[in-house]
Order: sequence, then structure tokens, then C-alpha cells
Amino acid sequence: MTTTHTEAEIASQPECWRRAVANVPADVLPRRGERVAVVGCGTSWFIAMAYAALRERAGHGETDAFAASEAPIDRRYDRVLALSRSGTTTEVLELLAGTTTRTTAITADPDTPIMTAADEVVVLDYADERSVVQTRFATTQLALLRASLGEDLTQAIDDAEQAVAVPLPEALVNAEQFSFLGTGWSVGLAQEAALKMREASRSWTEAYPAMEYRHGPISIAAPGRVTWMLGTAPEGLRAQVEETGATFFESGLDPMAELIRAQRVAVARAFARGLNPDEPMHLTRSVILSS
Ligand code: F1P
Repeated sequence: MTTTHTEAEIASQPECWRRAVANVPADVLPRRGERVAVVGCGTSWFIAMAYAALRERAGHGETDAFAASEAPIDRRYDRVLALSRSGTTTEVLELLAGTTTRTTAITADPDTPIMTAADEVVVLDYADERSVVQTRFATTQLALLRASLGEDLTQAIDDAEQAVAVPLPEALVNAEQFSFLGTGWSVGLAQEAALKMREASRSWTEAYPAMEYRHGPISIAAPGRVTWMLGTAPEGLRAQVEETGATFFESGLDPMAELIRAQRVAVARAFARGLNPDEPMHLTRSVILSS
């Protein structure tokens, strides 16, 4: 049986994370105390959200995450950190061209316009991908950013080894709908898990901060549907969801490793629907808009 690029890239994440934490560049990423705006589109925006929450929590300074198209770059930031696997996304390049703030970019491709559009660039070429759908580049750059905040990722990498190997529960592969939940930095990862499922398998997914879920979205919960927590669920939420007949899923793995499981479910659901996860519907590797 041939393996898709997406599957191979998903499976390589523990190795990529190891490489990232062993190679955190000095003096390029945001410094302690700086006010930082982190920007990206699609997956890269959700990774920006995760990093922003982590950086603030680690006490490194105020950090805001924005979709590149919506970033208020006139505010006084010390640095703009732009995330873009392709290095070609129009909204990211336009934002970099339009700011006088110091800019740093993280990309997978050293032969792209972002190399000159940003003041400094970190290239993670070993994590680049053949699949249109981003998996390992996104998590590898977050592994790098977590390590840059002084986090020890040993447990997260062990969890990732587990996540690439464990059998997937049938209930997840066959479910009608998914609501992904997170708290703090895992809110961005919940958004990313939901996006992955939409991109690769055209599944009906939503994502919320866990405490927001009770404020309306829980109305969607029903038998055959899944509420999937990345990280630790707020007290009482499991019972409340289970009362609706929906399946509540929470594993205790590091949320970045849990995202790997969601990526794998996305691939399994793509196959079940006769879709090729390497070629998501209506999507290209990056969005390049003509002026
Ligand atoms: C961002 C992005 C991807 C998405 C799609 C289109 O790309 O929105 O997240 O899956 O492929 O582009 P990039 O700026 O990180 O290259």
C-alpha cells in the first residue's frame, strides 16, 4: 500500500520536533520583554495564537496573534513575527512590506520572497512538506517556539511518539461532527485540529475556548457527535457533554501531540470518504492573490 505525503509527514513529527528543540537559533526570535505581534494565515494563524498565549504565560512579554489580513500593525509593537510555511502568502508579504517595525519570519522555503521581506528569517527546511495540508511544519515551528521560551519538550515528544502509533477509535473515524476545545495556548491548537479535519476530509468541525462551549455551541452536541478536548477539560464539562449523548474525548497527552491524533483522524476520514488527503478540495499550497 502506498503512503500519502500527508501520512509520512504526520509520522515524522516526533523526529522533526527533536531536531527543532536541538537547534533553537540565538538572537533571532523575540526577546524577553518585547511587545510582539505574531501573524499568519490559516494554520499559521492558529500556531501564532498558540505561541502568543504561551509567551505571555511564560512571562516573556505582551504577545498578540492576528490573521495577517487583520493585524493592526500601527500599534506600537517591538517586533512582528510572521509565520509562513510557503513564504509566498500574499497577506503576510503585504504586511511585512507595510511595517517599519522590526520583523522576523519563520518559513520552510529559503527560495521565496519572505527571505528578503523580513529583517530576519528562520528556515526550517527539514520540516517542509509535499502535502498541501500543513501538519509537521506547523507543529515543528511551534516546538521551536516553545523551546525558545525555555520549555522542556521531552514529555511532549514522548506523547507524540504515542500519538503517531496508537490505533484510532472507530467512534472518531465515523463521527458526524466534531467540536474541538482548548484552554490558553491549546485554543489555537483546537482551531488547527478543526481546520485540519475540514481541509483533509471535508468534515463538519467547530472549535472554541473550552469555557465558551457552554455558552451556546453545546447545543450542537448529540449522539454520534464528538467533543474533543485538547489539554485538560474544565471541571464538570465531561459530564455535561455526556448528558447530551455526545462522546467526550480527552487523553491527557500534550495538546501538540493530541493534535497529531486529530491529523490522523482527518486522514482516516478522508480515506473513508474516497478523498486524497494530499489534495484537499479548493486549496493550494499557499494563497497568492493577484493585484
Ligand atoms: C497558509 C495557508 C495554509 C493552508 C493553505 C493555504 O500558508 O493558509 O495554512 O493550509 O495551504 O495557506 P503559509 O503562509 O503558512 O504558507
